[in-house]
Amino acid sequence: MKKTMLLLAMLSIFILACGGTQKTAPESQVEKQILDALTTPPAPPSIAGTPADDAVQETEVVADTTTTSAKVVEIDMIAKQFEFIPGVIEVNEGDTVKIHVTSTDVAHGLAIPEFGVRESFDKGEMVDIEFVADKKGEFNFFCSVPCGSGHRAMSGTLIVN
Ligand SMILES: [Cu+2]
Repeated sequence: MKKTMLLLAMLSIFILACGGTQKTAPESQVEKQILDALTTPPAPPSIAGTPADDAVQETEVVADTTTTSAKVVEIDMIAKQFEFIPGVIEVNEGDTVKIHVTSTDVAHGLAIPEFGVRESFDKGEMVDIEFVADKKGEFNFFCSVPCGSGHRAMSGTLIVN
């Protein structure tokens, strides 16, 4: 009787053990699927992420170079008997120069023949002059409207580096 009981017990353990191994097989498959799911997704974002970051950095660099090369220089200038303030303007070649000139006494003019500038304006009137400093050198700018005894001496210097 004891032997049969032992055999039954052994059989039941066997069945349980077999059932146990049958259960562990699908579990390991699930574990593999989980492991695959964990290992595969991180790879695509890292591959797609780095070229996108590089592209953004490249466009930023291009944007910086274009802004530095296309510089706009704005100058507020006063014209009065018999001088321009400031009397010397210094810019770099390729700069767009914007001069906002106002007369504080009588009618004056501002001419820079090398850059096709020739404007005249009355007292209190402000004129906006714009040109591209497309050649290097020192250029004389002067009053183009007879304004008194010192008119001929009313001039300044534009330096393009
Ligand atoms: Cu003048």
